[in-house]
Amino acid sequence: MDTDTVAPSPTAQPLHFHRTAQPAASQAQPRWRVQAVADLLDLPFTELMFQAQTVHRQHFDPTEVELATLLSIKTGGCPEDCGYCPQSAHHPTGVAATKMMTPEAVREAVLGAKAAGATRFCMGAAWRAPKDRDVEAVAELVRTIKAEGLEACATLGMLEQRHADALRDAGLDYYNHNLDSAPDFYGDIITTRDYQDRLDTLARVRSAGVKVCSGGIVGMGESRLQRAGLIAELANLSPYPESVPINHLVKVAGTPLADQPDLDPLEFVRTIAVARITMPTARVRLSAGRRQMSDAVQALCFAAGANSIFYGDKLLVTGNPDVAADQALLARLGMTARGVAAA
Ligand code: SAM
Ligand code: DTB
Ligand code: SF4
Repeated sequence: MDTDTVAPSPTAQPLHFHRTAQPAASQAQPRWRVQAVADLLDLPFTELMFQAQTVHRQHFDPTEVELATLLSIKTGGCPEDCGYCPQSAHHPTGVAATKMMTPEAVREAVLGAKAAGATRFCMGAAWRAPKDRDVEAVAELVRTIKAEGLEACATLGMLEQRHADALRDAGLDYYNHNLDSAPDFYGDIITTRDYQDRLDTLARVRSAGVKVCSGGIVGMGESRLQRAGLIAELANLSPYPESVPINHLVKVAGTPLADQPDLDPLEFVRTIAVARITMPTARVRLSAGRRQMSDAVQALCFAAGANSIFYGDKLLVTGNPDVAADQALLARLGMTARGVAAA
């Protein structure tokens, strides 16, 4: 396996906004070669940040961040063997399998998230793929979220077309399904389903007319070129996802990746910057791993173009900075939350 390289390549040149991608005549958006993305990752840090900030300002207010609250509506006992995941039944992590939460309990969480200032509510379930009755139950929860004026997002595993259509009909705004890694690293992390399964689900979500939320995890032992491979896969989806979560691996005891060596935090910031440059209008989400990150690194992520965070003291099963800590951080940075939800 390649090791991380954090020194800028001596041959990398400042790009000054010339596209490094090879536009294909038949496509509305440029296709990104993996090497072109790797060239961005290799840029001197200051140059990379300048490019990312310039792109960010063309499409967003760089002082504004989206607050999304995450809720695990069905936890643990998952049949998949994703090497990073505390909810896989294959790994002895001590996470107990639960039944799906009741609609009342979910509604309470939605009201709490709205009162705390979140505008987006994301529900996660530890399923390989939901059954028809699971989708019916989640559709009801989507209606609850929409009735409170929040955007609704769900991540339930692989979807059939009828499931994506039913979630759309209920008003789902985004479906999250991550590519997670470059295609050539995926098999090192997950063996129970393949990359094409992931792409197929994303295609069904797109075809249902639900916005796509798809990203990956950084810090699993991938090389810089493989980080470029992940970003190129995402950026070459046509169209690219509206929402791109970049997770830092949360090392959980009992998972195969528990003892993964630490990643240079600047490498994570670089990945955010390259996601911003290659997917200019996407919401780039500084996702898992913030509790293990310093405020300074988070600030660099915002400066690199991240404009969404998970907000609330828990992710799915692991911790997240608490609301007071996040409000203090945003105040220190002079950043504001994206418009509060309507009635
Ligand atoms: N079971 C569904 C699936 O895999 O699509 C939805 C839930 S799954 C937990 C959602 C995403 O959480 C994964 O694709 C992965 O990117 C992220 N994730 C899970 N465990 C993580 C960890 N330890 N560190 C960082 N991200 C993690
Ligand atoms: C995403 O990309 N990250 C979130 C959300 N989508 C569902 C999940 C992060 C999970 C982190 C580990 C845990 O708490 O289970
Ligand atoms: Fe299951 Fe999703 Fe965790 Fe994989 S990431 S083990 S599919 S809950």
